[in-house]
Amino acid sequence: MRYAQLVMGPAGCGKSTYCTTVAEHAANEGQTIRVVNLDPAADFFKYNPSIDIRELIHLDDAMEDEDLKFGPNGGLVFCMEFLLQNMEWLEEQLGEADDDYIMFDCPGQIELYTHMTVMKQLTDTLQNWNFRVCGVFLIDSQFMVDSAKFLSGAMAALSVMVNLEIPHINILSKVDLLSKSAKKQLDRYLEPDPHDLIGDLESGSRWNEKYWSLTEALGRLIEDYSLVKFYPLDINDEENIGDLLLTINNIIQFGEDADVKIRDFEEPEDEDNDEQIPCG
Ligand SMILES: Nc1nc2c(ncn2[C@@H]2O[C@H](COP(=O)(O)OP(=O)(O)OP(=O)(O)O)[C@@H](O)[C@H]2O)c(=O)[nH]1
Ligand SMILES: [Mg+2]
Repeated sequence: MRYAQLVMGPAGCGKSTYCTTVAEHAANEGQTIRVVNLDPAADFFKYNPSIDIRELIHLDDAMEDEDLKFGPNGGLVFCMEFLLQNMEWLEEQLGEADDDYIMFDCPGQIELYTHMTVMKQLTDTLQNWNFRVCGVFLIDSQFMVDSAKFLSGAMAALSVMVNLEIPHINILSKVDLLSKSAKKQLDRYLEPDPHDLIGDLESGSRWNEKYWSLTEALGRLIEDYSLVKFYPLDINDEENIGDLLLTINNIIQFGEDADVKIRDFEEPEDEDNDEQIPCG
């Protein structure tokens, strides 16, 4: 069995930083997690990628091509579809190691996850290659400490969960940047009660008044699924990172198939072994 995290989320939510942080934490614990860059437009990340999609195709290839002439968004979709048509490249790069653990750092274009089939096809292929995949969906906590934004973030998370049909975890990233008062609010958003949050909107704008029943219906939808839950991530808190990794490892049952390792060790040779030790 092989293990994977598919790290997804909107642009700039902290996907690459999450991959760097978790891979470093794992390395300090003696566990190897390789990071694969699947973002053809990436120009900076701190980890050292084990595999890099830009060696197969770069966003510039799609944008600068005389015939294709894509803009940045269409170009990105083209690159991901190109990857799907060339999955043997990824398969070869991944090798065949059993028990390996990979984090896929995905691009930040939200439609790739919410309603296009690209990520679903990628997930299905990884599963065919014997990977147990956990979807990891990040949302910037800066945007969440506001009920209306929260509902839209929760809808995005839910749509990814429903679209990909794999075990899934939602993360509120950049918790270290929250103010003290925002941190106090955070608990309300981790296991949200949509009714409570919608209550905040009551005194809101004309927009809220006009679309009140729509917002309420969305709240009910989230409640009906009762699947939208968020884990906070403070990248400066090793315990927090460790707990999160443990939760994900439990979801993909990482380590459960490992053979019990029995260490063979020889009795140290004792030169005085032959000597009788007088008793009494
Ligand atoms: N303080 C703080 N900054 C963060 C955190 N995560 C990300 N950042 C910053 O947010 C910016 C974007 O982070 P990335 O990790 O590149 O985000 P991304 O989701 O990979 O972005 P794209 O690949 O462009 O979609 C960078 O300036 C990071 O340094 C965090 O947990 N805490
Ligand atoms: Mg990134």
